[in-house]
Amino acid sequence: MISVAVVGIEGSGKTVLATMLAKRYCERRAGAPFFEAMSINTVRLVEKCWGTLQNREWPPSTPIGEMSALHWRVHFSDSQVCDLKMIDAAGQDLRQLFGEQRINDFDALPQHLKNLADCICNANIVLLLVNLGDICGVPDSLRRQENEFAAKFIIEYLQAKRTANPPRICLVLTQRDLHRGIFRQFTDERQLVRHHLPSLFTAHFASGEVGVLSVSAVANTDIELGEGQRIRRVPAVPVQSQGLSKLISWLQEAVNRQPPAAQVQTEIPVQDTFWTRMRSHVGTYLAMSVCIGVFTYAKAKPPKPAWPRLPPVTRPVPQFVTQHSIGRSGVLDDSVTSYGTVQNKGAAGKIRVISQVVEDGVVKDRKFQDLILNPMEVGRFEIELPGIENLKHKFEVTNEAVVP
Ligand SMILES: Nc1nc2c(ncn2[C@@H]2O[C@H](COP(=O)(O)OP(=O)(O)OP(=O)(O)O)[C@@H](O)[C@H]2O)c(=O)[nH]1
Ligand SMILES: [Mg+2]
Repeated sequence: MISVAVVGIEGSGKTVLATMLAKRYCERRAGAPFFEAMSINTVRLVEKCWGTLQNREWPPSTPIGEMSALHWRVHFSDSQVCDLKMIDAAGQDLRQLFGEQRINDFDALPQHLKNLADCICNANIVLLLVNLGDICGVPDSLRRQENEFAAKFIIEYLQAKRTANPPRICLVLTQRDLHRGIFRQFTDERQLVRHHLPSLFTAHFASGEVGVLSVSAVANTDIELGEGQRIRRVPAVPVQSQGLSKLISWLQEAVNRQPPAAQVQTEIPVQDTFWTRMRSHVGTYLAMSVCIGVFTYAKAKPPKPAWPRLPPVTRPVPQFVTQHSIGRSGVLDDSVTSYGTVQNKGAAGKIRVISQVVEDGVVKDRKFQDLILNPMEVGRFEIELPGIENLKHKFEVTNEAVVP
């Protein structure tokens, strides 16, 4: 069994890419690779995300604490077949582990981060996804450097940890369709990385050991007016990808380089040619799941998932975007307005921003504003507290998640 970890910070495109890979190669065609789904969970996850894209929507951000294991038997050719397990986790968890370097203090990690770290550290192949928008399109230079650092540290950590049997790593630049202008300026991806990710390049790309590719999992998008007349891009139907065949070739070569023991197919309970053919038709999967269910029940041996699926964290997690934007916007007569922005780093939900005036430790006045935010969405708050004798009092702004 070959394990592939798809890593990258939130929004780098892990879920969309995994879905498009599975869909692009879901049919057996002569001379083309074929991804044969090996678990009903794989079918469900892929179909759910595919359905969302077909409806011209993007899949939601993977919630903190959630990790999906997708399992395929990949037929690169008639003679090369291997079992491949791919994990897709929440980018925010990956940022915690590698961007914030919490993996350095493994024992102090919560269990879901320990599980995730184990999966990544044991993976044979690592696809490190970087959205150029997180590098070139971020005006905040610190944030940009943090994003680059997270990518660099993942490579460094894995190479240091696995000196005996290092994983094959490929940097995959995603959402190429949105950055065509930038790509046009360079002869190839390596030159682009040298220019835009200089510290990553110097540390890991000069030797050529780490691969680099670019893809557009969804190559065409339409512009629509969303909520509040905001312009947004949605997938254009039919949904098409670019750059996947190069990624598959790289994957095949990386699999070839694995020790023979890792490439062995694993046994599955139901396996004859009729069912194998059935599995390639998505419409028959539900029937298939019933059969597997009956089979496993009869054997009284429930299949043991290799990687645990953890319950998603359902709370929103508020975080002020910039501390200095919080405070008095000015004092008009005897009122004080606090303003600023807060980001939801957790699951979708309500975040309450509270503004209060404190005198000698006693709260004299208090007002709040509720913001309903999607994961990673940034909301603006503006809270006016009238009747305050300005500047005499201590002025506090806090926030909390509102649990329904
Ligand atoms: N134009 C374009 N946008 C893309 C593409 N892939 C992803 N996106 C955009 O990037 C967003 C994030 O994609 P996801 O696949 O959900 O990213 P992720 O890495 O799984 O993010 P988390 O689950 O938060 O870790 C999508 O909602 C789209 O807006 C692509 O190929 N082209
Ligand atoms: Mg995701």
